[in-house]
Amino acid sequence: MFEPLAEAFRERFDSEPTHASRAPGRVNLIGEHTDYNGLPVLPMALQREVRIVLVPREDGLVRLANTHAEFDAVEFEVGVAIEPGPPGHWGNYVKAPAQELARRFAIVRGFDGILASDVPVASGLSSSSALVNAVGLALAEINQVGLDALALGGLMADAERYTGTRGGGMDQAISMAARSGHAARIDFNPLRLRHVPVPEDWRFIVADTGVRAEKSGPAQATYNRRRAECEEAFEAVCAELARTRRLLRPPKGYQGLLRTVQDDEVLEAAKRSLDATLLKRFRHVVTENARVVEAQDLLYQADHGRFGTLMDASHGSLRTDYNVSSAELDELVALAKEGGASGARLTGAGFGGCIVALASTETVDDVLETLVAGYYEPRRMTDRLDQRLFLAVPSDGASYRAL
Ligand code: NG1
Repeated sequence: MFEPLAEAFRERFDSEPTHASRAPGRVNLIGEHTDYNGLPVLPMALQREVRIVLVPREDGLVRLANTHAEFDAVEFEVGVAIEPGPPGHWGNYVKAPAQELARRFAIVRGFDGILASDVPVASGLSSSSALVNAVGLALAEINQVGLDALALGGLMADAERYTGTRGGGMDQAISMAARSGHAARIDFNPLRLRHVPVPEDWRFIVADTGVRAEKSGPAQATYNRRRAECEEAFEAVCAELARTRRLLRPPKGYQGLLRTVQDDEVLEAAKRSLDATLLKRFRHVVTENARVVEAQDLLYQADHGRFGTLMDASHGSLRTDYNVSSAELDELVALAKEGGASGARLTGAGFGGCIVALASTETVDDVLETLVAGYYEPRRMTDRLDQRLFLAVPSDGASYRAL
């Protein structure tokens, strides 16, 4: 599977690549905008991935070319203070893991490489973390850092903040540590991951609106603002619960709060202490957390119908309380349901990008047809449709090997 890339490497560097690194994108089944609040998520890795073939270098130079013509090659030296490129430049996602690994492990070796990716960009499928992870894993292996997959995923979450997004750790963790045939429940502080089998007759459909949600662009500020709103709401609700003596000491984040006080009571305190906007943001976080916990059980029980209902509820909450949906996302969700999906929701940060819909072996064709006829055909978006509309195959996490 690396042969076409190896050919491109030979042409560019006039030598034979010796190693390959790959890291998948992901689709989040449920648990949106919870990770950076320290609450669980339930994603799975995709069959779409970033691939790199390379030759390690003894010096600290990284030279990485991209098979997509729109992206220039990047070249820099591994170090603790790497100068970033302009905001949004893809090279920043290559520099991010190099700087983080240099800061933590004083790594000194780099590589010459070339990469290809079939993860749609800015679509909520974590193309950015797949890139960070593929580079990060390569550098960690070349420099014999010796971390396990999940620990390296945690490190990559810190690394990606170099690019300016105050993200949570879901994407890097699932892309590093996923297992084929499984989704994973991921918890934070400390980072933990539990593989959960996906029933064989469930079909998760990914459908892209075609509207880019550039988190290296305008969506970044909105994303970071949501995170700040959650922090503000948390402080105010804790102060209110302390005032009424329901909390005797400050809890450790949302996780600590929801462990100490029942959801209903927390939401009552929120109504007394938050303005309308913060109340909505807070309510999304609390209800989404409960949905993730239930969804994990439903996956084990293979309860297709109820899992779908939770996906619908998640989308409703993201639309009306968290305000991160869009007309196109809502339209795709409605069409998926019309076509017979058990549930559908936006996936990733929102503001554009993709939805994920749950179908079965019986309903999948009808759902796909309804999406094509209702969304892609009227917009003349049927060209290279497999890039926009595909079945998600729960796949393995990142790997590195000799060629
Ligand atoms: P996407 O939209 O896939 O980049 C982002 C964050 C996640 C998570 C989701 C919302 C990054 C790298 N990813 O995902 O951590 O917060 O939004 O649930 O920041």
